[in-house]
Amino acid sequence: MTSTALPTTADLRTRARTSLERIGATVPDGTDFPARSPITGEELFGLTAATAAGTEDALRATREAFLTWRTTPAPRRGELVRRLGELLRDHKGDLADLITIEAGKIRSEALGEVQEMIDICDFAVGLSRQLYGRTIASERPGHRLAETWHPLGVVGVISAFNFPAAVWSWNTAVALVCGDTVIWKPSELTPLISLACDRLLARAAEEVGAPRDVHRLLLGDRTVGETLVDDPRVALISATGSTRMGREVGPRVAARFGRCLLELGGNNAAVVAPSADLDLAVQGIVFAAAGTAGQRCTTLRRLIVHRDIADTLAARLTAAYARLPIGDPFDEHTLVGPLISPQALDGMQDALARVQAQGGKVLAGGGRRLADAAPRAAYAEPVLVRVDEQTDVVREETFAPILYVLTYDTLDEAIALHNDVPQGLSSSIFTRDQQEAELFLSAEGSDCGIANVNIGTSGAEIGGAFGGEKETGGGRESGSDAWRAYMRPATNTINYSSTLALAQNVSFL
Ligand code: UN1
Repeated sequence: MTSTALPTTADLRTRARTSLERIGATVPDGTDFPARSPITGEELFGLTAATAAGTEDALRATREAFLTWRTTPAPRRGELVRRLGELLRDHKGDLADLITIEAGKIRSEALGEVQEMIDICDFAVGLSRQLYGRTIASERPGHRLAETWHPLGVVGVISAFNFPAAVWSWNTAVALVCGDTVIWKPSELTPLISLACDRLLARAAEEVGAPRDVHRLLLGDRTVGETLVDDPRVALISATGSTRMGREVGPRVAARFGRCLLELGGNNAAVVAPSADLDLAVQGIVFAAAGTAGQRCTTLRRLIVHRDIADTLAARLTAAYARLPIGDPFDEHTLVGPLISPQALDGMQDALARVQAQGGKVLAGGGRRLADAAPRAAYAEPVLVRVDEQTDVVREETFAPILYVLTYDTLDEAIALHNDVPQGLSSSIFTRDQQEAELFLSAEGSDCGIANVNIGTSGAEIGGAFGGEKETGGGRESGSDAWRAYMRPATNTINYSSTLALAQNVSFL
C-alpha cells in the first residue's frame, strides 16, 4: 500500500514556519547550508552556520555560566528543567511537526519523541533532589569517609538526525540538573528542530532567572564538532552517531584527557524460540525492524529464528511487510516514512546487492516507492532477506530497513550468532520458556547494553540507562545512574577526632 499524495515543499515550508513562530524561534534566512525535508527531498530554508568566532564565544560563555550554575542548588537547577518540560508539553504538536518535516518520522513516532523529551525532563527534575553520594565505613575511629558528586563543566552534545530532539534532551536535562552547561552541535540534517529546542530552553531560562548561557546551539558542519572535541574547556563530549565518527572522536578527546560518552552503531538482533507467541513476535518484529524506516540505533536488523518455526514466521512477516503503508509521514495511515536522503537509499541498495551476491534471498520488499512523485526523496520498501550465514554485510550496520533472517538449532548456537557482531546495543528474545529467557539475560547470554524479553529491540523507556557495548561505544545516557557521567565524584575523609590516625596502620612521626 502506498499513500501517493505527498505534501508540496511549499506546504512543508509553511508548516515549519508556523511551528517555529509559535515556539518563538526565528525563522532562518541564511545561505550557508540548507534545511531540507526528506518528505520531498527539497530545500525549505537556508541556514547560517556558526563561525569560528561564534564557536569561541559559545565556549567562553558556557564556561562562564558554569561558574555560576555549579553553585546554584541542584533543586533550583531542577526548576529550569521543570519549566522546559512544561514548554515541551505546550508545544508538543509543533515540535512533532518539525521532527516529521526534518527527519520524516510518522506522526505517532514524532509525538513519541517529544514525549520522550517530556519524560526525561520529569526524570531530571526528580534527580535534582537526589544526586546521591555514599557514606563509606571508615577503618579509623573518629573519621567519616564520604563520596560527593560535583558538576563537571561544559558538556558538548553532538547528536544525530534520527532522534534529533530526544537525544539532546536526555543529555541536556540531566547535564543541567547536574550543574553543567551545554553546547549543542546537532546534525546538519535537522537544524530547525534544534532551533526550536534551543529557543524553548532559552525561554525557560529567562522565566526562571537562570543564566542564558547555560545552553548554546552551534549549527554547522563537522568543523564545529571538531572544535568542541579538541577544546579542553569541554569537560565531556557526548556523541551519538556512527562507529566511524566515534573512532575519530574517542581518541581525540582521550588525547586531552577529556571524557567521552559514545552512543554509536547497533546491529540489534532478536532470537525467536520455538515456544514464542508468534502473534506478539510478528508485531514486535515489524515495529522494531520497519518503524522509523529502520533508522533507529535500536532498529532490529537481524532475526535469529529456530529452524522449526522459521518458514512459518518468515511467511507471516512477508505478509505483514507486503501490507506496510509507505509514504507521507503526515498521513495518519502511513507506518513507513522516507529515508533521510537518497544516499541512505544508495547504502540500502548497495547492502542488498552485496547480500544477494553472498546468497541472501529477498522474501519481501526492497523496491523504491514514489520516485516519480518525489524524485529527490527516498521512499524504500522495508526488506526481509533470508540468509544462511552471518556474512560481512550482515555484521555491518546499514542504516535502513533491512531485516536479515537467520536460523538456529540450539540456543547456544543462537546466542553465539547473536553476539558474533562488532556492535552491542540492543537485543531481545521471544520465548515462553523461562529458562531460555533467563539464560539470554544472563552473563553468558546477550552481550548488549539492552536485553529484552518478548518485546522488540527498539523503543526503550527513559527510566533505564541507554547504551551499549563493543563498537557501540560503552556510554550510558538517560535514566538509572547515567547521570554520574555528567558529574565528578570526590572522596572525602573527615577526621573529627583529635588524633591523627594513618590508614593502613602506617606510623610516622
Ligand atoms: C537512537 O536511535 O539514537 O529506544 C535512540 C529507542 C528510543 C531511542 C533511540 N527510545 O528506540
